[in-house]
Amino acid sequence: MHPPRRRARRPGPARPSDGRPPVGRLRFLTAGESHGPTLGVTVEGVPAGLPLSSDELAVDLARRQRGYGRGARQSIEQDRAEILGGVRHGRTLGSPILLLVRNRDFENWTRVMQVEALSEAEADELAAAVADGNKRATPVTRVRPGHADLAGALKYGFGDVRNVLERASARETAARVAAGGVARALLRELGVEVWSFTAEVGGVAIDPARATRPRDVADASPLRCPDPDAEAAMIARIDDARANGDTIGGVFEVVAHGLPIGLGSYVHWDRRLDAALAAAVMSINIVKGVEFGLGFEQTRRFGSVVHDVIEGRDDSGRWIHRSNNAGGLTGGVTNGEPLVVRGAVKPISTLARALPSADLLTGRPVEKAHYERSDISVVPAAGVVGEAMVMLTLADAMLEKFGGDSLDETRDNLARYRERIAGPPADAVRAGSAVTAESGSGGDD
Ligand code: EPS
Repeated sequence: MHPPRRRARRPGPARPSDGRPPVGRLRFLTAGESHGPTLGVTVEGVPAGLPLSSDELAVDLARRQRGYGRGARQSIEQDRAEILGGVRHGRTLGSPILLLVRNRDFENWTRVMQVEALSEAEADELAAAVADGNKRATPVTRVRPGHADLAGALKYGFGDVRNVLERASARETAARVAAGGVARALLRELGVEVWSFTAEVGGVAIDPARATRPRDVADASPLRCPDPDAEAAMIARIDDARANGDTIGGVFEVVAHGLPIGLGSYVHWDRRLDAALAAAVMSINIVKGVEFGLGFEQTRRFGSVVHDVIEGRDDSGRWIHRSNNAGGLTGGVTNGEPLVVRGAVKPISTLARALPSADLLTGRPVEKAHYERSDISVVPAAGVVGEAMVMLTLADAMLEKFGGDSLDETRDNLARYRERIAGPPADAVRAGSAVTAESGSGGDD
């Protein structure tokens, strides 16, 4: 007799709680410091056969650098992602993709950010720069309110906050956007498009009725905003902040079209797509809150006006809702409507008119926290980073559901699924209980 056959493990979702890395899905890891030689990111799990080029990745990297309210650093950087692994002759190989985004500003920080141990002569040179009052060379100890400075330095035992702020810097998001470009290329092949816009700055919100700019015009505008009047008022708020040595935040909105129904899951907390997306957007350095669709506004309205009435399935097999207050997700699962997710951006914590603070070493109050130079407002840039985090999460969810070692395989699996859900559910067909327009019956909760 043959021994009982062991059931092969189905390629399945990540199981974060078992401590092992997820298998068969998209993941990425960034490295690098703001003024170090380079940022880097490895993207793993992308199927083979996906067309990918550095020029394509440059588009989102440039979008992230723009925006009214950005500071002087962006005139130094001209971000490009070099592809150093995982791609041959313009197509992915299925192996990890390695991307580098070099920091042009590094040439102004070579000794301060040197990777190798300092020789005696180099240490002397740095000490002389400190004695000359060179701000870059001088250890940072006046921690900034609202930044990772204090907690980071204590946590790692650093006497120089530079060791924290170089990595806690939003510069790291350039690497995420490079990775997001890979996810965009994959999603595009699967029929999914993602973009974002600035919805609010300093309490000035767009009026949806006046948000008439087409997407390409909005994208090219100073704040990447679809409502020209609101944008003018937002710019005035940024100018106020600049004039006062202050900073200002806002809200970005990311929208994804073309998602199939059924990504994510309602069965376990750690497989809900809304939870994964919220974590991804919340992980952006400056983001302090995340909403889907109507978001917190739902709490102020009756259920009868909140829930999206389901019209039914149209002739092409698409399920239609009368509204999209849920923002494209119900029960942690995509419902076929556009995904709408917003990130709340706090004002940047590096203020030209620095707040009072305390010194890391003495523990005593100081009049002014550390200041080098800074942006005034980064809501449009944060929106591009939001797109990247949403795209990476959606690409992961697509690969969880459709798998595939090659793009063709993933595409075929998706096409078969789309075909299947365009008609009645399979078990109703098997049971012969499907289904005329009049025969459906509803159930209570
Ligand atoms: C940042 C401070 C500024 C920003 C930077 C994030 O950099 P610097 O200290 O060099 O002036 O410009 O963001 C970027 C460099 C970027 O590319 O987004 C910070 O402290 O978080």
